[in-house]
Amino acid sequence: MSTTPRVGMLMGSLSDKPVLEAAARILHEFGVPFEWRVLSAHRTPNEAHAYIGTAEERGIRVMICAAGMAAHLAGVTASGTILPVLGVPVNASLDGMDALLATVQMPPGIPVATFGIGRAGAKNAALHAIQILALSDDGLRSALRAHRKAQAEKVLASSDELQKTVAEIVG
Ligand code: RP5
Repeated sequence: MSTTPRVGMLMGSLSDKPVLEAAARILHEFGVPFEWRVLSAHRTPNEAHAYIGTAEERGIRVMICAAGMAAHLAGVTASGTILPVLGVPVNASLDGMDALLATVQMPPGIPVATFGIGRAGAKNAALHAIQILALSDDGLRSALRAHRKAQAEKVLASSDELQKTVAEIVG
């Protein structure tokens, strides 16, 4: 894969970085080049629009946007590009429910694929971005299959470990 960033990630504030870091690690693990910026729909609207408007021509194929509170970043991004936009609500207040609803409740015509709140959502957004890129990349498809297999093996190994702890309880 070339080094041209294929996934563009936006966070509304640097305080959102721990959430998007979870996505960044997965993209790196799969060898998917990405770029990320702090750009706010509310605090830096002009810069956000400028970035979003040039993303496709620069080679970006999927956008991941994480924001908290009245989270309009993913929706604003979706309004400025035809690239698929994956939204990750951040828990900055109200347990993240405000951001979840603001991200998911898009008016018809401007879709945002919304993921779970926080790091779990960010991980799934990254995997989903990879699934989108994998539609035209055999190597990524193989890597996704291997990732699923390794994940299943880890769960089954943890079940084996669990069996060993029975003695701790029943003696
Ligand atoms: C949102 O407001 C950001 O995405 C962040 O989640 C939240 C709080 O921002 P800070 O006050 O931490 O900069 O725009």
